[in-house]
Amino acid sequence: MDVLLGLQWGDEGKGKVVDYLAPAYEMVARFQGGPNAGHTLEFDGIKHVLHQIPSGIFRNNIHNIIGNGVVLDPVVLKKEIEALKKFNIDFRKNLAISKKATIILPTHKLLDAAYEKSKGEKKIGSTLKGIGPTYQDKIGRVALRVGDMLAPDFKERYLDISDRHRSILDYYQYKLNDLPALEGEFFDAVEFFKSLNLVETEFEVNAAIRAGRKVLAEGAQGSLLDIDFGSYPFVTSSSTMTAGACTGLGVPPSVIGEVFGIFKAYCTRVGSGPFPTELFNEEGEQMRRDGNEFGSTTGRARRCGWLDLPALKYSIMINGVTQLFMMKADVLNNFEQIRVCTGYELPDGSVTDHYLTGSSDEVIKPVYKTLKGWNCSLDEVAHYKDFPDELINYVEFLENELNVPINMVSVGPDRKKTILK
Ligand code: 2SA
Ligand code: MG
Repeated sequence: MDVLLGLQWGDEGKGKVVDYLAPAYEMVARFQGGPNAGHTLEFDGIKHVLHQIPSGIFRNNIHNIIGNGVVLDPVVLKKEIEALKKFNIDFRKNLAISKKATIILPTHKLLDAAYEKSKGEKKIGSTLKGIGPTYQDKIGRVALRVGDMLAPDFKERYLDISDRHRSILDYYQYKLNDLPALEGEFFDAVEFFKSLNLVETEFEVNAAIRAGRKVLAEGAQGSLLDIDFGSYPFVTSSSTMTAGACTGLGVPPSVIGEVFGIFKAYCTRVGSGPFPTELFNEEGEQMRRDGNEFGSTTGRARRCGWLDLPALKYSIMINGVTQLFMMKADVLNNFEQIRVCTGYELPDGSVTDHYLTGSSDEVIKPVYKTLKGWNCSLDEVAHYKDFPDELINYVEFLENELNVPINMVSVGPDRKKTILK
């Protein structure tokens, strides 16, 4: 089983790469996260954003899996499936959902909002999809799982949990006006779920691997948002790294083959938390504008900045990345100079290339190397050898620093704008 991961703070372009790699795979599996993800695929001039459905869904010979590590919002999934109607996808056949995946309840979404509000300035900047509160209940051993939808006492169990949630919401003086409507939609979606293929997906994934079929585990968010290794507490609530693919699908570490690390030629972050190379000037504006850096789930403007090598090296280390894919190189087309952070200067004047997750912005002073930009359009480029010298130089500089090959460079959102080395 190969694993595909974002190495930064999400939005690296994972959806595009999965879509590109998909023909070589027979199974694509999501192992963590939920509707907080927004995986954008673009082909035939149309853009599709997937939140919970694995990115292999547009190819009918690929079996898609939503694994046990995922937190699933039935309402969002129902809407996603309905939105894909025109593709005539056979969801019962092409999508299997783990009975062990945790369900996001309507009250989890309200709790997400209440917790964020109570944090004031210190808010995480969550997507408000209920991710944190749902994982909290999972770890607290009080959550409902997809398999529970089939139990005759599902409604009573829901009421038990939502009563407890209501008392917490009451503590935060959070208004419950929206709740009845949310619950109506929720129970409709639960009924709809019963028509889907709900199974113990760990058997399907392991059987596929044993039969020699190629499986791709599709990560969501990014390594710097990992619950353990990200910039805690400004992280998501799941394990976004290679190891998360094992626990989130029920496969042993020994089956991991390639680990594809996806990174952007620069950095973005949506939500709060440290971002050492963030730009607050026109250059940052230019990245946001040219890269259309707005959240695909929430529409929020993304913070932009230069590539951070200590952070990237850290992600490569904790994930065992074997191949790198660099995305959105074209967004840097109009820069005369490109900067790359090679280390951080500490208050005592020394420089380190260790990623400092816990430190605040003031302590971290990035040290930059400046490279010449290519400063031209990449529209007509179809082969790596036709890249401008400065872009080849950028790629080679990064490979030297990172010690992992960059096997693909993306120069535009369409499937065709994918340049192999
Ligand atoms: P949450 O909702 O509890 O997971 O939020 C916690 C932090 O994780 C960040 N996060 C993300 N960052 C980038 N992209 C994500 N997905 C969407 C997208 C985001 C969007 O693909 O564009 O549309 O805004 C994602 N999901 C979670 C989040 O910003 C918090 O910092
Ligand atoms: Mg995204």
